Amino acid sequence: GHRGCVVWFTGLSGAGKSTIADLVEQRLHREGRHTFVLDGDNVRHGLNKDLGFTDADRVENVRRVAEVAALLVDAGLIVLVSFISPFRAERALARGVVAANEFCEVFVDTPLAVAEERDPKGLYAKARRGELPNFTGIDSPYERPETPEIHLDTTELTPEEAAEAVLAKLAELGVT
Ligand code: GGZ
Repeated sequence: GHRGCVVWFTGLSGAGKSTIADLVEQRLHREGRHTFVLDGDNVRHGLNKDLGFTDADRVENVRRVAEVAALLVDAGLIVLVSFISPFRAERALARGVVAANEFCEVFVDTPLAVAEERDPKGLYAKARRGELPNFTGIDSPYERPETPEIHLDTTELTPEEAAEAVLAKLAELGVT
């Protein structure tokens, strides 16, 4: 196939969402597909710079991201969305914004202990010290997806293998 879709990566901070999304993007580019990555780096500093990390702000963050993703899918892009998106209800809402065959939820399943051990930006340490309130996994919940299209156990897979699994699913769904 050759159609647009949303590939929605969800998981803890430090789970590996962006690493895997970047690898998927590189591979899709080699196949000549047009993609767009939506993540905290290009959305939270601009479109969503009025939003923080309260439950309500996270829900609004994800709502806007889903709407932008839907516009980009209409333009024919494969949109790689990489946000913690911790709440089941908001992910269901995001799914509802595009057609059923245009949404692929990818659970980047990394245990809290592993993500916290990596802590590349020192954010978990800050959160443990009480300096970063509402941190996902520490004092704000992460609701695990129950029926994602793809469940990646990152303790068993390299980032390359994880990206491969996503690409295989996109082929199966008729996107590529
Ligand atoms: C979680 C936070 C927080 C709090 C700042 N909780 O590892 P990072 O740094 O680069 O990714 C995290 C990012 C999470 O933003 P999202 O937009 O993906 O979250 S959500 O989908 O829940 O709206 C982390 C950083 O922002 N960060 N404060 N309190 N992550």
